[in-house]
Order: sequence, then C-alpha cells, then structure tokens
Amino acid sequence: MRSTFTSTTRLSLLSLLCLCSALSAQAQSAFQRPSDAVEYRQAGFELMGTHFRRLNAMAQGKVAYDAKAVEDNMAVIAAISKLPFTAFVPGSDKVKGTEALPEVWSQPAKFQEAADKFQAEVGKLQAAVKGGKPDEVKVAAGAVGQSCKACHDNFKQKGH
Ligand code: ASC
Repeated sequence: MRSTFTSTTRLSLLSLLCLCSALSAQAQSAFQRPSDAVEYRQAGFELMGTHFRRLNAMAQGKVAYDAKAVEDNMAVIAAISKLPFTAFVPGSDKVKGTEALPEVWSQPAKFQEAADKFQAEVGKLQAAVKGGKPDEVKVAAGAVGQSCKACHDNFKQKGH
C-alpha cells in the first residue's frame, strides 16, 4: 500500500523542513555552542596580549627596539583586534571559565564604548608604528595598554 502522504504533501513537508533549518541557521551565531564563543574570544585576547607585550617591551625600552619586530607584532595585533568582540554572544555569559563580568551584557553601550576606545588606540598605535618614531610608538603603546586596563577594570573578573 502506498503511503498516506501524497507526493505533493511530501514535497511540502520537505520544503518546510528546509526552510526551518535555513531560518535557524540564520538565527544562530557563528558559534555552535556558547563555550566555542568563549574559547574563541579568549584565544584572541591571549594572542593579542602576547604580541602587545612583545611590542610594548620594545616601545618602553625594556628590550632593544627592533623596528621590524615591532611592525610584525603590530600586524598581528591589528589583524586580531576586532575579532574577540564578535564573540560576546548571548548565552556565553554563563559558560564555566569565562572571566567576563555580567556588565558586558547588562551595559552593552558602555562595553561597546570601551571596545571602540581600544580599537581607536590600536589604530593610533598602527599609525605610530608606520611613522617609525619610537617615541611616538611608546606613547601610543601606553595608551593601548590603558585602554586594555580600562576594559579589564570594568568588564573582567579581578585577579585575572
Ligand atoms: C598587556 C596585556 C594586557 C594589558 C593590560 C594593561 O600587556 O596583556 O591585557 O597590557 O595588562 O593594563
């Protein structure tokens, strides 16, 4: 005996299924699970921190200034600087191991402002590095460090 579904009904059900999965894929973030978002943003901040510390050590005169190394570190920082901020997605505030404070989600305008400030300072540092004057790189790197700290003070658990 043939199925009670006519082929037209089956086609309609199939279309509906496709439509639903397309819509839910659209509604989903780029991250499959909230913990993926946390790993992604932590990896980004970690890499930026590593390259910023290398650059800053030279900028502050703690390590001999090597213009090529400063440029290379700067390129990494510039490439990554916007990425972690795409990963503070809803639900990722509840993931075990996140050091992000609830204020990231409860004060989104303030958090965005802090992120914008950081990115603006990174832009200025990039210009200073391009300009090739170590004194200007020093000042701009100091301002980037301040913008990292300002965001940590308000949006990251203490002691991290
Ligand atoms: C760094 C680094 C940060 C900032 C911050 C400045 O080198 O990894 O997150 O500077 O500590 O206060």
